Amino acid sequence: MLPVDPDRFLQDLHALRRFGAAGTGKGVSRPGYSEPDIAARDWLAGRMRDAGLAPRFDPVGSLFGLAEGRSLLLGSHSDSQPEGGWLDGALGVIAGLEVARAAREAGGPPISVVSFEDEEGRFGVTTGSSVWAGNQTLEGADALHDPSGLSFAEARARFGDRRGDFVDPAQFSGYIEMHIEQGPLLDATGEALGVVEAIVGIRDMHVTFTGQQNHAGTTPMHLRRDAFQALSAFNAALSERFANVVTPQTVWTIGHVALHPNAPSIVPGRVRFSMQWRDGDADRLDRMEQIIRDTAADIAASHWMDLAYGPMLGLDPVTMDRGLRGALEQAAQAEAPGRWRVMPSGALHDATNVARLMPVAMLFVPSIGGISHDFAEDTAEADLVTGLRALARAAASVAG
Ligand code: HGY
Ligand code: MN
Ligand code: MN
Ligand code: MN
Repeated sequence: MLPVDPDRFLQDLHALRRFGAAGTGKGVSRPGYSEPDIAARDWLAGRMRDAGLAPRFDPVGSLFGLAEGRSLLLGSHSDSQPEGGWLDGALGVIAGLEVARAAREAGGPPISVVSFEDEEGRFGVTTGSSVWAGNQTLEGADALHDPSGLSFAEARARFGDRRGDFVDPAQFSGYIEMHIEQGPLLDATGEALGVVEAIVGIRDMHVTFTGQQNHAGTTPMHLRRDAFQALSAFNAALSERFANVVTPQTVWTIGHVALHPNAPSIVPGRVRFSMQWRDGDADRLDRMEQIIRDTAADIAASHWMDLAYGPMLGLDPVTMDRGLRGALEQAAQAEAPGRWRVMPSGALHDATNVARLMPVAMLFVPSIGGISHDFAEDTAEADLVTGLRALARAAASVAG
């Protein structure tokens, strides 16, 4: 067992929380490549250096704290959603830092840490780890834009001469990511830890309906080509058509809508919206894509809309490595006897990409009320510390 220091871990976790503090100080707004995100990474690089790790930014802004030689990699991400919680990603990075630091102090096995950039998908889907793992090419990522029109190429240039080369994944023996559950299960059962068996797959694309902008007073209803009405009809039709295909675990979300020109007295001429769907079965994800495209085409025809699609992004479901998962199960039983479970992840994580490169596993701690991607996200301090200890125990048993 590595001698982790829970107080030092909690201090660092709260120090990271100050970057982009928002929502009366409880949550954070720290999207990838924002000023608070870059400042947080500079702070984190300093903490890595203090811990005896060599900080290194890669070309997309992911920050590694490297131990010498072949090492186990721990971490997650330190960017957040535009309205995000203080633990989503930050927990795995700071817990990884504490375990790596404790290992160095105790003369233990080499352990490295990473904070991947843009896990929250300002530009793509888990952009930083996707590019590192080859699920997305750098050229392909560079052509992506955030909702304001900023390109990924412009955004990553903000790291300037901090950036070095990509880190060679061959120097890592495996990757363990600790994370908050972001769902209601552990909180409801009163269990302290979740060992992840698999992470769901995701598909994500933008759809645009273009009709005819016009005067909202003079244009008769039957002559309108109203983009909002098209979106509204699309959403209703989609829910009906999905009914025979989805399971209770399947989810889909229209989370970002840009209505043009978005004014009370103008019939909206254009709407661009995000369409995202997730499931543990890649075939079902493909069937859903076909239903989305068929439904959009039917609505475009019935509402006199032109139809266009943005790039299709996605990651298939992945299962966790048996060996690393076993180490987490043993550690969970030691730290929280009878108070842990094996469970799937409905949220996406950098581990999905890293699984292309090396064995990966994940450990969850409870989310109070199951709330995440919201300023109110939180976890009881005792659960944070139990998670840290279980991570340290598992890392000690597989590293070196
Ligand atoms: O949306 C997700 O599942 C992740 O938090 N980016
Ligand atoms: Mn996360
Ligand atoms: Mn998230
Ligand atoms: Mn007028």
